[in-house]
Amino acid sequence: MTDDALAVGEITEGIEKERIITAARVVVCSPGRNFVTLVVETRGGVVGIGDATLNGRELAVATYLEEHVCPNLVGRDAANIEDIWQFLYRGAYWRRGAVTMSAIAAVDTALWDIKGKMAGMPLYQLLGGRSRDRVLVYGHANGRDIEHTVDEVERYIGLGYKAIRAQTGVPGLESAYGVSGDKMFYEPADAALPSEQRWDTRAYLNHIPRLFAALRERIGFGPALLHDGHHRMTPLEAGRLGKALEPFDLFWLEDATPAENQESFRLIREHTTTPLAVGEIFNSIHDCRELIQNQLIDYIRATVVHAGGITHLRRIADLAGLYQVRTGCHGATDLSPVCMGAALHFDTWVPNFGIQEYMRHTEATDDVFPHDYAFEDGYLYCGESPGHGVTFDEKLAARYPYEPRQLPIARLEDGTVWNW
Ligand code: EZ4
Ligand code: CO
Repeated sequence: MTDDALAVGEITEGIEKERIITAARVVVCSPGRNFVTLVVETRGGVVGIGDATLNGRELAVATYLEEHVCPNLVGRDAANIEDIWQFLYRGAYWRRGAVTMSAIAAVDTALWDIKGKMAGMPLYQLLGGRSRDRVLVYGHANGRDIEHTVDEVERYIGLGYKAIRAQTGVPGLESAYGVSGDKMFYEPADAALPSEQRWDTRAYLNHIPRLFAALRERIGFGPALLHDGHHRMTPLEAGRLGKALEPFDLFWLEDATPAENQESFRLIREHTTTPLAVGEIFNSIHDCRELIQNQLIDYIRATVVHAGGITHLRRIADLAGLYQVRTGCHGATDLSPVCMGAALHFDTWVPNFGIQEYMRHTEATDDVFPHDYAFEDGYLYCGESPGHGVTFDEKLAARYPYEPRQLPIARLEDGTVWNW
């Protein structure tokens, strides 16, 4: 299709030619870790950037974009974000899935970026304007044992954090989710083929309440504390942990159990008043629907890059708002600064905001993705530049070629594969 031949009929009548998409390309780079970035160009010269990173499956999304999505974008009106979203979602016939929805998210994010730049407005203004001054974030503290973890939490408090996720090593286990050597830049995807880790839920369940008892003893009840169960427990085990943690006032217990069966959260809910968060691996509003409508969770963790972009995440948040469920977007380092920038505009607008996860990217990552958001005293502030405020230094990115990396897997003592 030439860039003059418009892909849709009446809907684009009267289109300003400057808005026609002339190119869409995918760049995979590894400035400290792998990122997939979509660059969309218009004839008028406005460029939009989207994040399409899916940890350990980067090339699947890159290929999906290159082979099946980008050729459909050229010639379309970049202003028609909704129509392009529906075209890519309904039009593909095959709906949902992490690969597809990450690709759609990248297109959507890039188009919102373009719309903001064309309007001369920051993205949060296009969404409806500011609902708050700043975005509360939580950082990740972790240590090899309880003493070490408590010290690390204190260090985060010293850095200004008002909310901190605490993860600790478990006696008898060589490694545990969320515990890393490098304390500022945790990245679990550590090998070209998955490394294997042992897991023992009973040892974990008996240990974690001691961590939070020690934490409250040392830091008091001022700072908010969070914990990520990373899908390791059954619903009954999660109910038991939630109950044991009640005296320590958790902000949330995250990913207590896998959520393919949304109904399984009912059992957890019936046993504890510890707030529950889930959804960092969700990619569709249908993944969240029963959890939200039955009020089985308190925070929904779906994020821009894995849940179909701003366009779809906004629908999830609006559904959640009806049931007093608040947002808590995933924000680990495998989500690029592009996703973080877009998420911060979303967080600045969304009425039912809860908290935003924030793990600092390495300096090399920040150099490749210059951005105008900034951290200060426990909060992130989105910038005022038009669009989402994150740019992409493609020349610098070329110096960091893709490196195959996958997430670990977990096995029980007898060798059974468990949820990592
Ligand atoms: O393990 O993003 O809450 N954060 C998390 C992350 C996830 C990684 C997986 O790619 O659970 O650390
Ligand atoms: Co998590």
